Amino acid sequence: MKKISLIFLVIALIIIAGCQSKTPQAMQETTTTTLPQVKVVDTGNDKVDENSQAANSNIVEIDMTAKKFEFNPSTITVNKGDKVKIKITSTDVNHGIAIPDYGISQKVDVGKTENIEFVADKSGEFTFFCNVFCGSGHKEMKGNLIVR
Ligand SMILES: [Cu+2]
Repeated sequence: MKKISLIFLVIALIIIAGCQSKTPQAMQETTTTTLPQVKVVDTGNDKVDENSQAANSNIVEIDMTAKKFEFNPSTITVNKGDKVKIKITSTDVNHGIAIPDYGISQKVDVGKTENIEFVADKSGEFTFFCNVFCGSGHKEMKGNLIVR
């Protein structure tokens, strides 16, 4: 009886020792694999947030007049991502302004001021023009929107 109980004790000790040596290894494996993943995700998100906020924060306001047969200013230069606000006033007869590449078409009656707003999300050089017939020079009444 004593021998049997001793053998049980030894077996029990071996099992307990085995369990204790396995659990710390398992814990170490899980902690070392999760920590680097968290660090990589954090640095990536920080960089993306800073860049997108800087690119989208500018608001460009432009006071423009339309008269026979020109826009003043006739060239608008903005940065890609800028929010552009054009306040356009017609000083002599009825005019209009169209920027087809940005889907803009606005009549500007004489003496009136119209507000046009859009986000310059496409880079390039775009022509804008008068889209209300205003006389002999109507076809030449144009300007340039430069988004860089
Ligand atoms: Cu015109």
